[in-house]
Formats: sequence, C-alpha cells, structure tokens
Amino acid sequence: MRMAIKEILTAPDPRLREVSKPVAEVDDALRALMDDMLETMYDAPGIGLAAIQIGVPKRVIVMDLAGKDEEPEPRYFVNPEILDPSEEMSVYEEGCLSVPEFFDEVERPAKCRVKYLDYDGKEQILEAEGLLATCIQHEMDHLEGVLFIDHLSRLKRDRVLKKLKKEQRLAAAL
Ligand code: GNR
Ligand code: NI
Repeated sequence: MRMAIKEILTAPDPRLREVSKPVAEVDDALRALMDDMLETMYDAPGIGLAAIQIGVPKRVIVMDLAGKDEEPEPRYFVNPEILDPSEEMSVYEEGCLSVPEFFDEVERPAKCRVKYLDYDGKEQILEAEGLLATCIQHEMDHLEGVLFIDHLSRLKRDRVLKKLKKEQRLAAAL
C-alpha cells in the first residue's frame, strides 16, 4: 500500500468551514484516502484526523488512540453518526492539528454510540467513552465545519485566530 503525507489545513482556511458530503461507496479509492489520512495523522502527530483537514470534503475520519509504546490501533469511520449522547458531560483539554499550538478545555457528552462504515464498508456500532468519545465528537464537528475553538468564548476564539493569521502572514513573507 503506497501512502502519502498530505498538507494539513490550518485555521482560518475557509475550507475547514465546509460541510463534508456523505460517501456513496467504500471502494479502493476511498481506502487510499484513508491510508493517506492515517499516515498524515501519524506524521503530525495526532490522534485523529478528518478528511476536510487535508482538503477533502468527505465524511471520513481516522483515529488511533494507542500510546506511543503500544501496538498501533488504527480506526476508520465512514459516514459516522452519533447516537444516544449521554446527559453526563466530561471536560477534556483539546487540541487540533488545524489550530496548531493551542489547547483548551471543552465540555462534551461523556459517552455516546457511533454508527459508521468501517474500512471494508461494513456497518458497525461502537460504544465510546473517555478520550474516544471526546475525539469522535471533535472529528464529527470537523465534518460540519466546526472547530473546537468554536466551543470557547468569542474572546478566546478571536485571539487564537488573530495569532494564526499573523503567523501565516509572516510565513508567507519569507
Ligand atoms: O491530535 C489531536 N488530539 C486531540 C486531543 C484532545 C481532543 C481531540 C484531539 S483531536 C487532535 C487531532 C485533530 O485535530 N483532529 O481533528
Ligand atoms: Ni481537529
């Protein structure tokens, strides 16, 4: 399997605000996209990646929550849907590869179920809690054009976006 590391888009790139489209079929071309996404995510490194983060507006997510001394545990989610989010909430310190070098706490449902198609196009339902539940919801947000900073106060969000814009301006001037 030939894989490629793709460029990860960073805020405020308008493509990150697109709503991603459902996938019609899990075929070899889609599996090649998922392979590239996984390699890009490992290279970054990150624990999850939505296709729109490499500029592809399809409802596809990859994830691996294994620690660095553990066996890799790649997960693939096509057309994911969240079912039964818990009333119980939990708070995690989140980061995002599309919002580099910024971390803050976000509150989300502590548990949920996810219905999706796997790497082979087979329907699956997964019970998620802890970091897995948080990460899936973070990635689902990307499919709707939402970033974790959208869950913060306007003041914090604007401050982060302003800093990123300035950094991009300086980088472009090199
Ligand atoms: O690598 C990532 N770490 C992370 C930490 C806490 C909550 C969510 C995440 S996802 C993030 C990678 C990313 O930006 N996925 O969209
Ligand atoms: Ni993200």
